Amino acid sequence: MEKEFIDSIEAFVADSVKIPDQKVALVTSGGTCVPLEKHAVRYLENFSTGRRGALSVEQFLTRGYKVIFLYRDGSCFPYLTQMKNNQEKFLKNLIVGRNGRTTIDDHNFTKLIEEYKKHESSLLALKFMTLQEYLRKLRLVCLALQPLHKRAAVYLAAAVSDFYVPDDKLPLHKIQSSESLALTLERTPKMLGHVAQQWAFNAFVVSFKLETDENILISKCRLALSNYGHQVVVGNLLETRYNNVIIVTSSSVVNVNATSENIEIKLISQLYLMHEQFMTS
Ligand code: 9Z3
Repeated sequence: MEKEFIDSIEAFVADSVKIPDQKVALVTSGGTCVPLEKHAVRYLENFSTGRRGALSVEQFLTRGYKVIFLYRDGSCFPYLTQMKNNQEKFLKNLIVGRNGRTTIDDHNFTKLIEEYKKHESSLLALKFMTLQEYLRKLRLVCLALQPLHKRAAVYLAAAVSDFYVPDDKLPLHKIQSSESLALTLERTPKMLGHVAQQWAFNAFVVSFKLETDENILISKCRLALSNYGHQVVVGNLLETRYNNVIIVTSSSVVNVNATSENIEIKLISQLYLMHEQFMTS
């Protein structure tokens, strides 16, 4: 299982290394879950629909990147996200022809399907569910990207739990509801330092900072940069995350505001330029 997983990533990267100037982005997306029991009935979830990650993947693909998409099982998927929001319309527009083949009578859906088909071979999608699974797979993908050097970008949009229950402290069976429950959670080891300084030390690393208090957003982004020494932190507030983000580097803060289009279009075009600069530095 582990070997198959590593083989698939290494083959994807090896193909990319051979193509001159080919860039590869690892996009993480969706929220982790932390089991509270070994035979788990209950979980601690981090909120994330995966929309940011899925739409960002589309933008990286449009700009010629190959993409490894490490996403929470069941969260948004590139190209499907926009269909999912219109599921009824999608089904109503399906037409079964005389030859038994199904087509869709809607220009927007057809375009999305065509886009997906065009980029399918440049996309490697990998799923996670728990925090442990996410961290294990993140490490393996980052290590596999190393041969690409500066041509690799790591874009950490997943919402990762800061707390977890270690395996040896998990009750085996379902916690009984006969009494109240007191939980002791341990702090998740900070993985960003590992990503930036070891696993993907030679890549262009973009992390995300999610806050709900506007007053601390910029300082928290700056703190993450100085703690981990990576290239970019994208800051966003939960309520306004699709309208405004800030792109923070060691020398600048750039505000990005959405127009009528998805904010990911502007965000990824800025990051594209920064990655280009990073590669020539
Ligand atoms: C983000 O900040 C993403 O932009 C969102 C996107 C999760 C808010 P959606 O998936 O939302 O479109 O619904 N991701 C990072 C969240 C996070 O957990 N960041 C950690 C932190 O802020 C650092 S890794 O401390």
